[in-house]
Amino acid sequence: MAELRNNWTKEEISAIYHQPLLDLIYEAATIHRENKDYSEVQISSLISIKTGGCPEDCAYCPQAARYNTGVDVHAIMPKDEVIAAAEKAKAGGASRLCMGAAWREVRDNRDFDKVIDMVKAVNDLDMEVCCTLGMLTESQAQRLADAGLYAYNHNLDTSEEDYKRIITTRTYDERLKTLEHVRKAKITVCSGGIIGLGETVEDRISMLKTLSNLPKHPESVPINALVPIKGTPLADQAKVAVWDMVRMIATTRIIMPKTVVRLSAGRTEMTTVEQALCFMAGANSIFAGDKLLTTPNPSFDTDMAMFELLGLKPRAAFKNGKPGQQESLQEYINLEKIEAN
Ligand code: SAM
Ligand code: DTB
Ligand code: SF4
Repeated sequence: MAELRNNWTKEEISAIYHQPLLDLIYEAATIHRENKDYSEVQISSLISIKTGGCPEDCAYCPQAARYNTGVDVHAIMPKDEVIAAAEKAKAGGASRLCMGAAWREVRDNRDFDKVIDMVKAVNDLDMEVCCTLGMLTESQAQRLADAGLYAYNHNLDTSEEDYKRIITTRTYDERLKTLEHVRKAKITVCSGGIIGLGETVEDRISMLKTLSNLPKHPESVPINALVPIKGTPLADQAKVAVWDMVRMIATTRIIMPKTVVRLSAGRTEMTTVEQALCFMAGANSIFAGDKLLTTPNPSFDTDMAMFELLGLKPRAAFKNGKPGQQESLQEYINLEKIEAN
């Protein structure tokens, strides 16, 4: 059984990443198959509950107010629209709904009260609820947990060394602080990154080191391929090679063997064969539904046809228990001991 480690070195991760591609896929697939549910794929659906007009300068983002990207700016969505979207996503096979807001951070105002109501309502539909709302304080994380939030997405995006090239309006440390607050509130952590930003392979390895050396591995790690957006500084980035996506996914699977690894943004640019390689290399989650936050994504029907072809099954909601009592936390018992010492 692959052991859970939180002391990976850059050298070790680099050696895994750089091995011959087929050896890498084979090693990752072998580890993935130790999990009895290896053919189950967790399906999340995204909904943008507050779109555009964001004060941050994330160089990749269509929702940053300072770039001219043509994204329609919307105030916070009414709860009934969120519920309707959640029901549609559930009918399409999604077990998780992730609500995204183009905020730098959560403020303790009426919009946050509305998000809390949405979390409760989606939780009542028996779906795993996830939010991605920017930075959170400890008490805001606790309020979300009390409302039944299952997961919080907060990506590191790139390495600590590369961060300032991509975002100047916040720091890596602030990002890590929010992850700590989420962990403390016993919400599961969803944190990953983007490839294709113009980062080096060392940056990718460094980001994976940070993620895998957190006191507990994130329960989900999304690996996004940059969706280049006209008007952003990264509009002209070259398309990410599928081999890079496969290497990232396989390396993530090997160093975080129990984590759900999500083949995230970028699937509209990938063939079924290319996606199949990613599943072989250990990806066991996708975003489904015809839109990510603001950009297109394959439809539920297209994805279900792919699942059928590849023999994959959608994973049921709450396989690891209800919010705050995930069985998977038990598996971290050794890491908890390390933490306590
Ligand atoms: N504003 C919040 C934040 O930044 O944490 C939540 C929403 S933000 C859009 C969530 C994540 O979407 C980002 O951290 C980034 O990883 C991803 N993302 C945004 N634009 C993207 C793009 N063009 N291509 C790939 N991923 C993107
Ligand atoms: C994540 O890792 N990827 C998602 C979600 N978490 C929030 C977002 C992808 C956004 C792609 C660009 C867009 O649709 O706006
Ligand atoms: Fe704002 Fe999030 Fe986009 Fe950055 S990634 S500009 S914080 S919405």
